[in-house]
Amino acid sequence: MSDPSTIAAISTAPGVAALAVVRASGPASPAIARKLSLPDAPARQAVHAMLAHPSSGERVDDVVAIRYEAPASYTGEDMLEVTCHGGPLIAQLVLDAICAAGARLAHPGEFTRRAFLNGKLDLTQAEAVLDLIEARSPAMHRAAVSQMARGLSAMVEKLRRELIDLQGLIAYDIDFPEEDEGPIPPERIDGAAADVLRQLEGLLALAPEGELLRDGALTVIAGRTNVGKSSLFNALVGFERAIVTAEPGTTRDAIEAVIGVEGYPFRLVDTAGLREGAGHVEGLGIEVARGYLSEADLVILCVEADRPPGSDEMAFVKELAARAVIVRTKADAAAGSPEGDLGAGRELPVSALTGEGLPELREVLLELVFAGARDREETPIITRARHVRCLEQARDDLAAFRETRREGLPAEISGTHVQDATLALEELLGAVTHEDVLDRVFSAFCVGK
Ligand SMILES: Nc1nc2c(ncn2[C@@H]2O[C@H](COP(=O)(O)OP(=O)(O)OP(=O)(O)O)[C@@H](O)[C@H]2O)c(=O)[nH]1
Ligand SMILES: [Mg+2]
Repeated sequence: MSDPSTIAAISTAPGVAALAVVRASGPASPAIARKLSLPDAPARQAVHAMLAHPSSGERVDDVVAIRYEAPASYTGEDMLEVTCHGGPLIAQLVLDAICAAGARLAHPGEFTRRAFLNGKLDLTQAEAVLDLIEARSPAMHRAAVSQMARGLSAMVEKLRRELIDLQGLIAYDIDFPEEDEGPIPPERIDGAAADVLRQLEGLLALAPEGELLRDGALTVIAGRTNVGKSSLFNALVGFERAIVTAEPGTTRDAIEAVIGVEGYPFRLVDTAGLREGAGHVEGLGIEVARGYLSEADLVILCVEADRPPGSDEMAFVKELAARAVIVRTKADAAAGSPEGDLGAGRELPVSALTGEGLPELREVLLELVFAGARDREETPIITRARHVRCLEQARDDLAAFRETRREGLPAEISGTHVQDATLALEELLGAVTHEDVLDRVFSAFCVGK
């Protein structure tokens, strides 16, 4: 649905800064520029001028303004971009002046929504803009930049073309139903379907890692009291974030920090020690720890290197299974290799004091969570549930296609599954999109983007 009105918003973050940017987009933009007393200049040329309020004529700020002409702009419409000084009041006064000159306030994400509706971006690129703005780790940034550069949509479009070719083969086959040996060998159709299916599965395989790129892999440091959890936490974070004492029961509450390991994000949590018969307040801390444990992507179980593990710790590791990383702490204080083992494979001797074993621990964390993404950096990473849903739909439709063919159903019937798979990919790209999908995507944006 196209809205002819001209919208405006402050595009920079609130607060005091050297500069702020206020933008308008829509057909009234050129007229607004004139009403603000900005001199005429060719499109895309910066002009330096005193911006004045359109009705009072009052001087607002010394600004730099750039006019863009449709369709060569971010939104694909005529736009006006004003860079003013970065005080929160100045930016607001510039916005007021632009609105008084004929614009209305933009809704969240409305600039990017217009860019999408005008064909400047596909839906995955629009989502990438949001991901890029929100990226907190270099790995997420890399994924967003690649998606913005059409990494994902180019791949999905290629798969969509392959499905359309497949539909062509099927249609051809339908035209020659009576012949035993139709013009298209059945293996060719089956092979093409299997090929697309394999590629869809390849994309989906990285989806769990993609979702973790957004918030970081929740990594909980657990263990008995006084084993050195907070010390390990601090060593990984890189500064003294958690309190460390020789007293057991020091940490009462869960403490969180996001760390980057080779640019991949981990949400690290230090917890209260797990022990029986703790005092009431500490008991609450342990409840917090238990709550985190059930959510955790990984649990680093700390056991001192200089004593054999207890049955409680062995049982705990068993409960955690593949999510457990075992760290034998205070390795500097142990003579030789750690006492006993927890029977769950690899154990890492680590000293928070000397730093011994920390690089190995970081490597294990990366390996357990982001191995696929790290090995296949050129493969687009799926970072959103919406993408996962569309790809899964396409995968299931293709699987149904192969199943109906195996059952020997006529191509007219089995072929509908390929059409459905194609539609699922088109939905991912935003080629067929319902208003409510757009509302959901763009409402997550800030005003002014
Ligand atoms: N020698 C040595 N001592 C350590 C190491 N890590 C921790 N410690 C000591 O072990 C004691 C407990 O450390 P914390 O990090 O507070 O242990 P915690 O598991 O967080 O303890 P609670 O929060 O009380 O459960 C402190 O006296 C630390 O100095 C280490 O790598 N080497
Ligand atoms: Mg502690």
